[in-house]
Amino acid sequence: MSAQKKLENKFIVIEGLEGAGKTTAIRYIGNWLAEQGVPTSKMTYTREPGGTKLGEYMRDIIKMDLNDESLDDKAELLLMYASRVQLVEAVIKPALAQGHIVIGDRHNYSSLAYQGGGRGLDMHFIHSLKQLSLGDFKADFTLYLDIDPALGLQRARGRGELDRIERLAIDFFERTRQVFLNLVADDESAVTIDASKTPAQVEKAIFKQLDNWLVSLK
Ligand code: T5A
Repeated sequence: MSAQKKLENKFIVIEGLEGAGKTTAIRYIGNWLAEQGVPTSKMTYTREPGGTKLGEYMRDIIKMDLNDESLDDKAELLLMYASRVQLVEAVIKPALAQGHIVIGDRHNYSSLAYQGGGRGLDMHFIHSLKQLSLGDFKADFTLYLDIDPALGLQRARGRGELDRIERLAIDFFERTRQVFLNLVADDESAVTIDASKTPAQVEKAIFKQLDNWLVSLK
């Protein structure tokens, strides 16, 4: 079977802390897919929170910084899932049904890591919410870009002003990172990439992991 055929209907997700280089890595994934013969017209890119018209409104609320009212942690979690369900039902599933390969900038792991690890919300509750809203739907392959939070935030700062979540204390991101690492360790369809390396080294590592994954596909 050709590489292009093997990659049809697959959902690849890139995860990581702020400044890990997800946006940059997504470009590398696109280049790798093109090398496998996948036409650009068969690649669908998504981002979370957001990625749909309604989801982008939810993203705005999540990012919003009001002086006199803060977003409750549970409300934040529910908004992440509201945005995700909208994206999965309106964009991801229809694209996969048309044989597209979907490349997602964040997905379910982010909620477990940020809201479960960072905010300290009950992991069982988050797993139940995921099951209730998305059932068994999950990524076919997850690339987790691992970075020391201090370095990631330094990179994010270099790109512009930090948002509401990015301004949280470093230990929030340390707890978030730990959950990402635990999730990847327990998931055969997920791998860790050392994102502290140079862009060229990160690209090489991503290509290698994608090559290995492709070989494993039937
Ligand atoms: N969130 C999200 C939750 O809390 N729960 C959830 O369920 C979900 C889905 C999303 C926020 O929402 C949270 C997580 C986030 O706080 P966002 O704006 O989408 O917000 O933020 P990020 O996804 O974190 O996006 P960033 O742009 O901050 O990070 P990236 O995309 O990982 O980083 P990137 O590629 O823009 O790179 C940052 C800078 O570093 C440089 C780049 O050129 C850029 O300047 N860079 C490198 N420099 C040196 N070496 C490398 N290897 C480099 N790679 C990139």
